[in-house]
Amino acid sequence: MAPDWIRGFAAAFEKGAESVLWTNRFLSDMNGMYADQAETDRILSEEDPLIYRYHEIGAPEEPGVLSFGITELMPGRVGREYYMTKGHFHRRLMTSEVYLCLEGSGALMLENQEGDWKLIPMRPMEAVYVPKGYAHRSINTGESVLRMFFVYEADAGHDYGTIETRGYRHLVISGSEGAVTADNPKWCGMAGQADRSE
Ligand code: S6P
Ligand code: ZN
Repeated sequence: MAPDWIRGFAAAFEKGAESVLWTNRFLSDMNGMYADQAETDRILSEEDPLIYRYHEIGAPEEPGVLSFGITELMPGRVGREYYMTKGHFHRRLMTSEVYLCLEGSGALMLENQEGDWKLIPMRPMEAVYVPKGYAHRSINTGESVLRMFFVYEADAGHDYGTIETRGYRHLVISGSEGAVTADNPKWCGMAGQADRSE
């Protein structure tokens, strides 16, 4: 049943259901984003693992409409760095978003253009508020799939280029006693823009 954006609808997100509406992100789609490029190259010479996938419901990008869906982020690491999403700013920077963790464990890395950042843990049935102006990236620090529901203004738009060009200031890596943050050696202050299609 097609979503009825005028009169309302229910959407089913069955666990593991295959659908053309899922967008897959493989390691090759993120080549250059993990700090350990040699390890990225080594993994890619053997396989191209699925890192995450997210549901695109096709909401009309109009004022007053909310887009929503599920992201499934796989467990794993590239070197010491946990699997993560690309992360993005909203193109309409002053728009916010809410994530609800359904299963698994991890964190949301928030960072604004002034360099303020915050790592917020994600635990099942806890919601995280992503304030306007903050880029957001989810990170799976657990040993099972991190499954999250998200909702945001449908006309927010996505700016991936800034993160792809500049990176985040901090990484989340595995330490002797679990996940820790570390400075990103690849971070640089230059900015660029690319939209969701890239
Ligand atoms: C969209 C929302 C999520 C992400 C998804 C994938 O505003 O934040 O749907 O798109 O979790 O992450 P990314 O960084 O590849 O868009
Ligand atoms: Zn977003």
